[in-house]
Amino acid sequence: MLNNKLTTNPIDASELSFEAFKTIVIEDYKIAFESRQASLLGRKEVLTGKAKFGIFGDGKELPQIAMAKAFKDGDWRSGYYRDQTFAFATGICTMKEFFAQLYANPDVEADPASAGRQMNCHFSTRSLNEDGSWKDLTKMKNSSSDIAPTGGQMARLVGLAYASKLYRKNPELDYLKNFSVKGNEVAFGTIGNASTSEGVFFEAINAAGVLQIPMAISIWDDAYGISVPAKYQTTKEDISEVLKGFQRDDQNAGYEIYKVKGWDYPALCETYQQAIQVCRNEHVPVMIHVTEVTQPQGHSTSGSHERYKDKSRLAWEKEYDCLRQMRMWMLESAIIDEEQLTALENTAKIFVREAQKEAWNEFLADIKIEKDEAVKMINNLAVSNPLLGKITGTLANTPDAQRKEIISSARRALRITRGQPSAERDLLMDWYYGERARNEERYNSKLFNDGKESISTISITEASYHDDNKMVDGREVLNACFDANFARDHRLVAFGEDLGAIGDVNQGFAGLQAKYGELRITDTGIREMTIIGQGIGLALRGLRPIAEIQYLDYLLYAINILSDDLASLSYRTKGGQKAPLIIRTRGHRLEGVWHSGSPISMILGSLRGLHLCVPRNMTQAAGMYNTLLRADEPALVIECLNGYRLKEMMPDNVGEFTVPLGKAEIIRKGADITIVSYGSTLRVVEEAAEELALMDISVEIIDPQTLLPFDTDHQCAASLKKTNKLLIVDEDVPGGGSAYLLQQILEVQGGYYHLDGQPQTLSAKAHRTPYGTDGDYFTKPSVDDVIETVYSMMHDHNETKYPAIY
Ligand SMILES: Cc1ncc(C[n+]2csc(CCOP(=O)(O)OP(=O)(O)O)c2C)c(N)n1
Ligand SMILES: [Mg+2]
Repeated sequence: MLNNKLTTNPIDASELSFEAFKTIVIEDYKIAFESRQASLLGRKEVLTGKAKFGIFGDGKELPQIAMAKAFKDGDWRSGYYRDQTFAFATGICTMKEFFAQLYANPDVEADPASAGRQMNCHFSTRSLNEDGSWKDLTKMKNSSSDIAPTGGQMARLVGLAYASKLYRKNPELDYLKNFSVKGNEVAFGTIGNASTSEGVFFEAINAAGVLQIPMAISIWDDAYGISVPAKYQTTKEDISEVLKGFQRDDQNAGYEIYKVKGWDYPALCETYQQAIQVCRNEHVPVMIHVTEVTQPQGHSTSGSHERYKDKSRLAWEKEYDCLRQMRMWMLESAIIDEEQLTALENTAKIFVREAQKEAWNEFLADIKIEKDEAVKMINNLAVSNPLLGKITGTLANTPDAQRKEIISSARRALRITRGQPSAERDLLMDWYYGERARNEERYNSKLFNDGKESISTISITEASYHDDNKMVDGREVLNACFDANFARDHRLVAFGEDLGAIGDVNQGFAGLQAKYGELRITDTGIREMTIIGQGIGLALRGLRPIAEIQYLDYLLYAINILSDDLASLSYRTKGGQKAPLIIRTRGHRLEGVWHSGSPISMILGSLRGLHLCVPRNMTQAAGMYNTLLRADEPALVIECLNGYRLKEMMPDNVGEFTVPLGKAEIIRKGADITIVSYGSTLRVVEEAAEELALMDISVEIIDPQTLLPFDTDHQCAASLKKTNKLLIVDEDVPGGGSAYLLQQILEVQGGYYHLDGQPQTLSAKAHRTPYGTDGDYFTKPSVDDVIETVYSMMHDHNETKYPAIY
């Protein structure tokens, strides 16, 4: 019974008999009522300590039923934590899965949305098979994976809708049958009224209006954002009033904007039917502002709304509770009588209670086995060490013990019995190692998809040259690389500021829009968050976007979306979704405060889950793109801002050769000191090495090429075995990217043991780089700085051979 999904059906008044109409309406009420029971029971589960936190969709049931009616196979949702009724009504989530997530069940079968990784009501469907390959997304109802930062769902919503436009307009994509049927899919967004105050909301609304894409945004307006009322949130306290200028008219494209009350079931059904028809058929974005919505249990389990809603508001919310209103309407319209309703409600209560119990029992069942095993094994050990009896006594008497208590007990037992070898101890240790591996899989796996198209599966093809290859500007190498890839793979699209008509500010895409068309290579507005979101949404729907951030300094305007959404996607769905988005940008030294940034520590700190490529020139960059575009994992590529006009040799196989990720390259061999550097500073270091050679210092230079992953063959440590000295040079702040490199080389690679002196770092200053030649010289590591730092390290080592300069 519990796996039997009751989903909603469309109402088409022209075709339905009254009986059929009644059946649909009654089933809708049942879904809504069950959903309410789930909210009530879910809250109890938190308050009695069985779950840690709860946030629910009570008060939003009817608009979501109406939205679900318009939602078809192949469609997409990008929403937030209030959408449980929609999830039930579409079958995106079952009642039992809802409770499994509330309990944080790490089994992907129990909680397919997140394998217990996300808080409750964070919905997601599984787009991928076990091996990371795509399912047929046109045959299922799709939900992109929710994130907690409110408003963040807006960025990817733009991309989900934009994909339909590309699938409809570009016939070259017709072969991608698993992703679209002629671009008929609507991307449904949901957002709370208060979260429309976020910048990303306005950015996304404007972008979708410009792009004219099938995006249907619903705003659940309960007049509050936690405790803060609308007067602090929204101009005129009315978001659709404020956005009226987006309404399309005879002259101009724009939106269709609808406003409807959240407790009026017939009006809601009609509004959604109309709105989504326009959206789907005409590819016009629509906005449905659902007002007079209530929140019967308050915001979340963290507090009660009696603290901030006055008596009259609370009384109004009771009266206009959408379930109460629908119930009254059904009785008045003779759709059902009181007795039948009560019976239906009682059955629904039992259904929800049963689902909750099953979910709880299943959650505990696995843990219980582990607990019994641990108790038994520690008890066996306790024969020789009575201290352990206390541990198992406590564990055995904790009925709802979780893995933390079980594993912690085993670890304590192993600590207490250290130095007391026994067969029983060996057994416990083996068991603990086994559990550790299983728990790693449960709680720490899938930062990347690790599927059959992962980066590690891409074979390495060297760049090839013949005798008279041309020397060209670096940007021409990139241009030829993109050209070859766009010809090879019709799924590729590239977009960004100034990328289309002029082919980006440094001409990497010059001429390619003319060749491949505006659908594939296109300009965007200045809107970094939704440029990334546009890429995420396209990638979730089977396309291969390259999203361009014009300068690395402006990555800050998109770091929230990159970090919260893209970087966490594989992990938070436990490999259920992938977005192989390549972000292309350019950075490191050039000119001035905002065109010479190298905020590598910001990236390393926030984008685990992406690959980070820092090519030293455009040939290496091209090889990295060739690799990335053949695999299915997201990456950020930072080209050297000052390298586009430097001469490089055009490879014969510019669209084919691949640079493997995580493979460091020794770009100068030496014996006295190892310098590890990346990106633009490598040229500085190479120049310094020339002068150092004249001072009888032999420098080995290593370019890791990618920082995530970093030097997987441990070439840095191998070099230190020879030189025993380490200098790290980069352009980030002191203790930024260089601290990460030290951690990797000294700790991960064990390089510490090969050093005969203190390792050093040479970075930029803590402030931004001032404008002008001298601003650069006195801020970024210069050739002089590198020479003198290396020299002083050699002086520390041998004062006689290397007398002090100063
Ligand atoms: C970016 C961000 N800021 C703050 C929060 C904390 N927070 C969670 S829910 C919420 C209120 C959201 O209100 P609204 O958008 O109206 O949605 P509602 O909960 O009322 O449905 C806030 C401030 C958050 N999750 N994300
Ligand atoms: Mg609200």
